[in-house]
Formats: sequence, structure tokens, C-alpha cells
Amino acid sequence: MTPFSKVLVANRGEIAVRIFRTLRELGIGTVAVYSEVDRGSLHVAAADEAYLVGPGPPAESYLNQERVLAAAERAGAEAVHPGYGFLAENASFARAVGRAGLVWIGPPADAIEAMGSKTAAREQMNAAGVPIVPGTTEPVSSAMDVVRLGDELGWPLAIKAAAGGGGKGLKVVAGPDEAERALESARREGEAYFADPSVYVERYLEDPRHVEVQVLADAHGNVIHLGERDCTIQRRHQKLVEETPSPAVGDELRRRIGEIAVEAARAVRYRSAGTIEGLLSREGEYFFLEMNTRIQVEHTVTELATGLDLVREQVLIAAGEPLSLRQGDVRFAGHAIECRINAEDPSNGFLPSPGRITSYREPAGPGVRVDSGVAAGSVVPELYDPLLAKLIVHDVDREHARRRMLRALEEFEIGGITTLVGFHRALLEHPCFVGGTTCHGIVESEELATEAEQLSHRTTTVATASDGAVQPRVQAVELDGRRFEVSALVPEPPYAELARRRRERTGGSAHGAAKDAVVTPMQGTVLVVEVSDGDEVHAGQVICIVEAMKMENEITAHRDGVVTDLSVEPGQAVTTGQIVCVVSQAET
Ligand code: MV4
Repeated sequence: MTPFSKVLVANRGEIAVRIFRTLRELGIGTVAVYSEVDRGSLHVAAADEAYLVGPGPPAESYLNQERVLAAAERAGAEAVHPGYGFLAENASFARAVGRAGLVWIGPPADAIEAMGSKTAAREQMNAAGVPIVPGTTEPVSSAMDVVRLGDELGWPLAIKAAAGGGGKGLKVVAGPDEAERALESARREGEAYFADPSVYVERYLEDPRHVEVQVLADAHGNVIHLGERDCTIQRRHQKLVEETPSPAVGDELRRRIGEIAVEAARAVRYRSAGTIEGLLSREGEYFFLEMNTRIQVEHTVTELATGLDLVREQVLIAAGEPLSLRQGDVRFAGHAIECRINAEDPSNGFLPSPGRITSYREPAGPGVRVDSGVAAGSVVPELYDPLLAKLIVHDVDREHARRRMLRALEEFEIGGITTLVGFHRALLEHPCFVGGTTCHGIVESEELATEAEQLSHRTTTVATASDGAVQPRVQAVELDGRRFEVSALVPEPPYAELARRRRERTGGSAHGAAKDAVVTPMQGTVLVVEVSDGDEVHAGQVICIVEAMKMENEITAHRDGVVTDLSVEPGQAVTTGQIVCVVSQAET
């Protein structure tokens, strides 16, 4: 007896493929949606049926509610799973799914809404007795209020976007004289990113760990927790490595934060899989940050440590079934680590590295799991999340898991584009990770980037050389917006190998000349320029602020020196890699 005959997954990439796997095990038919740039993507091939929902940009495809719902109707799907991102935490879409007579495989729209406003969430959690980071539960709008709060709570402070989440809009305020600037910047970012300039204030915790608790709640009032995940290793609020158990959490603390998480879920009448995100201070205090009302990227480490399938639980909960286990039945075994394999270049400010994957081989063997959205020949488009695949390992304890991860990373071969494989190899060898510390600052360091580059060069060379003379090619025909496919083995054209070698030669040699140049790491618009020609600057000093994808990015000097050739001004559009100015060695 299957809970649904067919489920549409309103997502792409690795998470769509991941969800299809569980659906297949449950005997449920799988329906994909895809954009024009995703015609050849793995998630499309992995589903029983696939429907075109528009051109490339997310707003015109995966975020287009009407088209996604039309595809569900056309396919005769009974339920919709949103994955993460896109429409996953969109309460109005969750309601629209219900109105269309479909089952939403996710939390109630009211719970999504309640957790969407970070100030409202803090208010609710506080009322439910869940500890929150000391600060306001109301928006703050004047610099004077910020100064008063700093004097009351102690400096430094954190200013955060009320409509935000995941650290977007987070500004650290060291003291009263920075209040005005930080407040304005946080408000601008909130407005740009969430169309809401409201911000609130928290005490800033130094060197905290990001520790989150997985919960499951069914429609019968059962709520359990599945332990914590430690996601402290992040860059610009993007998680890079996650693990369970946390190196900083023992049995007693686990029980306590587990209870906090269950309380929090009950307080919003939660249902489905959800995550209570929190900060663990150096002193061992735990504070609620926010609740993520979706399946998360890093759910996999919890799956390996508990032996559960969280997507299966989500599907069964949505079908009205009770949880498959009680709190007392949850068993944690060993240690699991996940590395996010992004198409990004760590030696170039984690610049996206889209393009064609020319060769691809996944690691395997004991305790290794790969959740991937790509294969050899895949084109990684620029428009979406850079996450290609997740490499997850499990072993008896942290040190064994770490070594297993290093072994698996060595086996992972991804040719044609730059990925974080080399970065993770360098990071997992670093004493900061070996010692289970927060690694704050190390992730961004030059040292790690350099090592990562060396390690990844070794693998790409091998990868390119082993590329075969035959390419598997999925040839798709689209009839009235529905996809049918034939697959064929197509011989590589005779010039392909030459073209590849030329690309390698020219791609690798463009450095050197621009050593002193400060370049924009992304396409965007210059908001503020903080220096003038002739200024002496120190390494790390802000040169200008570039708004990209509605986030403000500080472009900083990479060295001490003197600014020359300043070539940007406020309001100017800049492209990726455009020279902002030159910082050359000061004359002594
Ligand atoms: C904080 C903080 C310090 N104090 N809030 C929020 C979302 C997450 N992505 C980062 N966030 C932080 N919120 C207060 N009141 C520091 C961070 C933070 C962080 C926390 C844990 C692990 C890594 C981090 C990296 C940057 C910022």
C-alpha cells in the first residue's frame, strides 16, 4: 500500500534526485519539473516524468507557482515535495498546493509563516520558555536605540534582518561609534534582500558554534528529536562542512537541547521534519536562533547516525501516518561528516565555477554516501545554487570519519570545472578541524586556499586525461512541453581533446600580471567607495561595497599598500573579475 501514487518534486539538482530515491523505494511515481537550462540535468533523467516550467531564471521556472502547479495537475500527482530553497518555505505556495487538492509534503503554512519573521519567532520561543540570544524581539530603527542596547547588553552587538535568516544582513557592531553605519547597512540589506528593512539586535557571541537540532513531528501530536548537527564551518553564512555528533555536545547537553527543540516545535504546532538552529557559546550556553521549516541540505548526517530516512518520514507524516519510532527508540551510532561539493573556486574568493563537467567519478566503499545532482557531461549552469553533490561518510568515531572523508575526497574526480574537493582535503587535514575547534578565520585564509588549489590541480589533470572518446548523450525531444528522451553514445568529435588542452593552457595562465589588482569577486553594483587614489590602506580594509544578489559585499584590500588606478564609483555596474583599483607596495 503506497501513501501516494505520484509525487511532484518542485526542485532540481541533488535534492530532487535524493527525494526521487525515497519515493521509488516507497513505490511512488516520480515527477520532475525543469527549466530550459536544465533539460539535460540528472534530476530530469532520474524521474519517471518531467515537465518544462519555463526558461532559466528561478523566478520564471522553479519559483513560478502556477507553472509548477499546472505540471502537477497535468501529471496527475497527488502531492508536492518542495525540497529546500525555492518554494520550500513559502507559506502562500504551501496553501496554494492545498487549494489545488494536492498534499503538501512539509510543515503547515502557519508554522512556516510563524518562523518566517525572526522577531516573531524569537517572541514565540521566548514565550514558550526556549532560551533566545539576549536582545530585542521588536524591530529597532534608531542608532540611539542600538547604542542604548549595547550599553545594556554589552558590546559587541549583532544587528540582524527581521525578515532574514541564515545570517543574511548580519552586522557586527563593536561599539557606539559604529552603530549608525551598521544599522544603515543592515537596513539597506534587509530592504534589498527581503523587501523589509526591519532589523533587530542581539548580544554578539564571540566564537560560537552553530549547533542545530533535527526534529520530526507527526499529525498525531508526536514530536521527537534526532540529535544535533554541528554546522560551525561556514563561509559568508554558507555552510561547508556539517557533522554529528557535535565535538562540543555530550549526552547531557544533547538531552537538554533536544528537549528545547521539541518544546520549540510544539509551540508552533509543527508537523514534518524541521530544524531548530542555535548558537552554542564558548561557555556552553545554548540559544535558539531560528527554525528552518524544511528538509535541510545537511539532513544526511543525521540519517547516517540514526539509520533513518528523513524524507520517508516526511512523506509518511504528510500521508497522515504516525512517526515510525518514539524518542526512546532513537539510537545514535558513530560519527558522520558531510562535505558540500560546490562548483566554486576557493583560490579565487569562492567564485562560482560553472561549465561542463568533462569527467566524473564518485567515491564509494565502506561508509561512503554521495548525494549528487550531476554526472559526466553535465553542464553546471550559472543561475542556481553551486551545490553539485554532497559527500557524506560514517564511521565509528570522529577521527575515523575524518580519515574516511579524506580517502573519499581523494577518490572523487570531477574534471572540467573547479570544485571544493581540494578545499575540503586541505581543511580536513588542518589542525583546527582535527582538534574539533570552530576554525573561524581559517576557512577564509590564504593558506587554505593555496593548499586547496595545489590539491585540486593534481586531481583535475588526472581527470582530464582519463576522459574517454565516447560521450553518453541524452537526446531529448519535447512535445508540447513534455519531455521524452532517447539516450545514445555519441563519439566525441576529433577536435574535442585539442580544444580541452587549449582551454587548460589558457585558463591557467591569466594570473601573475594582476597580482596587485583588487577585483570584484562577483557581478553587481557599487554602492559605496571608501578610498581615493593615493590613500594608504591596510590588508582587510574596505575599498568599496558591491551589492550583488541583494547582499552587500565588502571588497577589501588584500595587502598593505597605496591605492592607485581607482576605476569605480557609486552606482556603477561591475562585472565579475573587474579591476576596482591597484594596491601596490608603499614606497619606504
Ligand atoms: C550570531 C553570531 C554571534 N552572535 N549571532 C547567524 C547565522 C549563522 N549562519 C551565523 N550566525 C551568527 N549569528 C549572535 N548574536 C555569529 C554568527 C556566525 C557564526 C556562528 C556560528 C558558526 C559560524 C559563524 C560564522 C559567522 C557568523
